Amino acid sequence: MRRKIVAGNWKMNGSEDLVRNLVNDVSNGMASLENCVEVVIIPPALYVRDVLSLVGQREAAVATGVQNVAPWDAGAYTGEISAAMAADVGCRYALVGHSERRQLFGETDELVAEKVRKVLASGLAVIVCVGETLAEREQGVAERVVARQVRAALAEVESADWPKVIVAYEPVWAIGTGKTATAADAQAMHQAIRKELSGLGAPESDVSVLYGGSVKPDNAAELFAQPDIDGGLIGGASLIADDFLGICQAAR
Ligand code: G2H
Repeated sequence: MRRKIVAGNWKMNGSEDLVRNLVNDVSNGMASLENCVEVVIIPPALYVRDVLSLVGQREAAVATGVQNVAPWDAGAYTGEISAAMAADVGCRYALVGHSERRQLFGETDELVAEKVRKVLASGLAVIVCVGETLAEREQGVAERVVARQVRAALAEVESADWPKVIVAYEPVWAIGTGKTATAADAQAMHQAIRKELSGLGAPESDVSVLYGGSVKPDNAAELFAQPDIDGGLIGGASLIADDFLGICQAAR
């Protein structure tokens, strides 16, 4: 059975107040999920330790992650944080290759692959984001683009590491726009991703594939009911406790 996972990517949003209120509300709502869903909070790096101190470190029901890591281990890289540092303070997940990083910070497939290597070497689970732009979808090359991103990021994963790999399919045109892929379109892409993963040697039961892009409580159930969608990577709606918990419920 593949794991059901719902991860909240706060992006560059938050404050000490939001951390306190939201994390407490999410923690309190966990009992109703009866351990059926892994819940991950991915705040800006500056708030990671605050989240960790509220959820209760390594064995916590709510896991914590970072939104990005450097492709290096340590050294003179001003402003960067390493995967090993995230693991050291108690994170369990790292996001890599989000389309905002690919688009705004010029991250290439090769850089994403290097970051995946660092995350897995540090012992963290990696959530690798892939997704096509609107232009690529309109040109009919969406599946080819996503397959290329999956192969580039994960071609060198060692067999023991597959249980620590999660893929998030986020069509770029659906991110923060209020537009969501139809459940059928998302399912078709997830099936294609699964085929690509299988070609890379990933055991079917090891790798969860999440959907992301304007997931809300009112569209989550239909998306998560698809056979190849194992949960979601949630942006805007992860900043509102009731919405985030509603989405977690839909993944049960
Ligand atoms: C996609 C998603 C979370 P949103 O970026 O990664 O954001 O749910 O706001 O579209």
